[in-house]
Amino acid sequence: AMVIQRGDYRAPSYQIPEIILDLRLDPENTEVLAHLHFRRVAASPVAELPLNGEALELLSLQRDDQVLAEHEYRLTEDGLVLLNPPETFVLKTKVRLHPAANTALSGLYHAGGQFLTQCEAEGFRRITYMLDRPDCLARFTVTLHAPQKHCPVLLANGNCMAMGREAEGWHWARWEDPFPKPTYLFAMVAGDLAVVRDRYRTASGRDVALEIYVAERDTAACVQAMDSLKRAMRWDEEVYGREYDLDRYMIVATDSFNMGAMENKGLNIFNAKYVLASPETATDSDYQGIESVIAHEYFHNWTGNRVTLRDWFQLSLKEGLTVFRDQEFSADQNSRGVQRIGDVRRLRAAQFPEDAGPLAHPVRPEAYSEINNFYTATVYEKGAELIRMIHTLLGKTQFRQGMDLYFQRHDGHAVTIEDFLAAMEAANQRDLSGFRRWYSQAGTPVLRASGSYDPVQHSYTLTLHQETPATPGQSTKEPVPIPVRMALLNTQGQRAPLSGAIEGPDGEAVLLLEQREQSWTFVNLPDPVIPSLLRGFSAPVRLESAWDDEACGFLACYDDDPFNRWESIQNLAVKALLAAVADSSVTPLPAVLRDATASILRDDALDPAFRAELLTLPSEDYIGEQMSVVAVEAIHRARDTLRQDIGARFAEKWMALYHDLAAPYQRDGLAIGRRRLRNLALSHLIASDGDSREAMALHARQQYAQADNMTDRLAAFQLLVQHPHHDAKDILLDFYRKWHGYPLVIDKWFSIQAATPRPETLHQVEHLLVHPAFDWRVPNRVRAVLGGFAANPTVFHAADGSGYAFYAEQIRRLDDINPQTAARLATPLSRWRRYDAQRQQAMRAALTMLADKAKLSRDLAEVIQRSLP
Ligand code: BAL
Ligand code: ZN
Repeated sequence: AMVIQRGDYRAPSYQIPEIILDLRLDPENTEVLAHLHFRRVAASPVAELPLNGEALELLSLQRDDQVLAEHEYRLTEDGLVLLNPPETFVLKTKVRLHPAANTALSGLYHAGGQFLTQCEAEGFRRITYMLDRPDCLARFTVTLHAPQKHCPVLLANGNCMAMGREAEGWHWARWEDPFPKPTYLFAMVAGDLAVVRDRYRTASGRDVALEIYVAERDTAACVQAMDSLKRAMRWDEEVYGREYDLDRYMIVATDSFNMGAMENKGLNIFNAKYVLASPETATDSDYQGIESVIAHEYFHNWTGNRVTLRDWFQLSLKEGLTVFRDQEFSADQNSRGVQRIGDVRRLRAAQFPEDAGPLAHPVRPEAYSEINNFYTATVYEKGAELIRMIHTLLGKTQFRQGMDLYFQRHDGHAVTIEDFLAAMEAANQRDLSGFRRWYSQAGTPVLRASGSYDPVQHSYTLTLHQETPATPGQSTKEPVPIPVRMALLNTQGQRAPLSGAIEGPDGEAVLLLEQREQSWTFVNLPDPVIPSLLRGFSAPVRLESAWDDEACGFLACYDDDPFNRWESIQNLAVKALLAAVADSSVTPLPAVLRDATASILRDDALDPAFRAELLTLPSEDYIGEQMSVVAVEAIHRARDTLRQDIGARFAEKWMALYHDLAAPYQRDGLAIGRRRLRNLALSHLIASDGDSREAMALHARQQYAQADNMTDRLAAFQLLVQHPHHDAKDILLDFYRKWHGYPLVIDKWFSIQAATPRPETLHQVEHLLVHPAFDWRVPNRVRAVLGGFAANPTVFHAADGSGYAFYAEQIRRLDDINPQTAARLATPLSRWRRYDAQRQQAMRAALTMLADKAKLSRDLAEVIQRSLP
């Protein structure tokens, strides 16, 4: 397959400042007329001007009203080449496409009765011939024609200029987007949709119409989406001084979507999962997902749309920056500490394993064959961590100055990560040259910390050391600048002074480790101290500190940085679990973990959401990440035992929490935290062996039946369905009967079953794949079942390889329908090196079977090829 190299970038020889599109929409045969206004920007004439085009049927081709002669163009596998084109001209093409057959959901497709588009990254070439690259910005005028009956709503980017009726019950609408944009931000929607309207007045007093388009029966489920949008608009004005720039902001929800959502100019298209919510159908975390994705897409209007990308290697320029912005928005809306813990948990669950495996790549990749494979946790989440480090290094005010200069310099342009860094440097007279290594070097640095107190000198010396493991194609690594936010705590748990270091405004310091190893000495310390390092997780590294259990236990109780307090108790739990994994006769609940748990359980003054985080055990995957060879069954056993032990040991306290925290449904942060803690209590009680288990199963059944919200109902449902000693068939049936009309709720029903850690799950999942509610063409359904299955450690990684073989068979099938989703779901198989010899062999066999598939997509081929080099 062709590999695109970052260094091969060439500016386009032509620009197309204006494009006029006319689409006659029909599920089977849609006709697209395009007028492209070409202007040469290269100094001298070119012999060949290639335009991208894929799966298009060319019906006619004219240049300046002349039919093109044979010697003036050539059709190729991936487009149309214009030969010896003049300096300026208008190209008129007419093509035919088949939206209903487009199950890849890239380009223009017809699904669930609607016409929709997805053009990022390279979908526009499946709509018409074009320079389909982000550094070509065009003004779009789009006319849509469709039967009024099936498609009363016709939407495209920008402003609606005119509408009208035509023959045979058809109608049309013309849209103009005044902002030049690259093809990937083009969108159109046609269908039978209801609209929920609101208004927003910008800081400068302009009125913006806000519109959310959903199915008629979902209009009541847009409250959270609309509210989040307005809060995001206000936040971007307050924090970044950025206003919205069109008169109308539209969001369309669909069930058929590859991604979470898409930031098309003025016309976002969303996976319904990130729009629709009511207390009866959506959990608290669904609500939070909506808040952050709505904000993310909105923030793209400035970071992505107004300032866009020169080429796809720069993807993190918009994605890392916009994830950072949405994380900060959510931190301001909710509890900052709890938000940070969640963000880091996601980073570690997805990005750290990616960075440690065969798919590792720098935040700014060097090469790709299918760009869709680079919408990764590295480009998004690690990219956001790099922005966060710049924010930490420069400070809040200086970061804002850098952003202002970035917008001032590059508004309306397609730029690079280098341009962003240069703006940050120029606005602050800072040198970030060493920092650039973070963008070019893959792999997660390991940060080792050790320290000693000198009772004679009354000083404490801290030594930090860094090392980044080799990754594919990068065998040697340079040190990277690591900002380490830190404080010192004395033995009473109070802050000790940081004399000798650059003390920040909060009595914290930011140490910058630039060499492989550096030491810092703190003076005027009459008593021993314990350092609190990497506060707020100030760099995306693996911290290995030399502190003993006692120090960790101390930090778990006294660290005043919420992230670090959580981290300390997590570390204690991981250590205990690893010991129990290595030797099953060892208790996974040693005294230090027991005492730390007890003190948190006693501390009723703590924010319940934070308390729930502190008491949540590390996941099986995370424990496996800490081992050289993942011990699948032993990890599962040890973690279950620990949950049981904590449940039994503190049964009374858990019971009290379960009863005291019961409350009628409310949506505020406190109520969310209380639900979370209460359901955690239920899970510990139901896990604990002994007399209380049956009683708790009854409580869970009661909670399932009587809950006034989906968070509580689903928590009880999951516990009952996944309980090893409980027959929950009636509950499975009941849940389906209640919710079968709500696809997003049925996804939960699918994924909980697929994630059930029981041997018979594989058989169960085979049934789910032929269930009437399952649909191979809807990515949400496929992800619910197959994604749930791949996240089921003991079943997916069954020692006999049955899970892998079954899984690969489904990926093979999916690849013919939706290559992008197939490639993404295949990535768990890439981690074969982390398992024992027998599993390695079975995982490799599964990958090899896929490699031999007929009509293997470029997406899946690339993932397999990188997994099996
Ligand atoms: N640009 C693709 C979806 C997103 O990251 O917002
Ligand atoms: Zn994004």
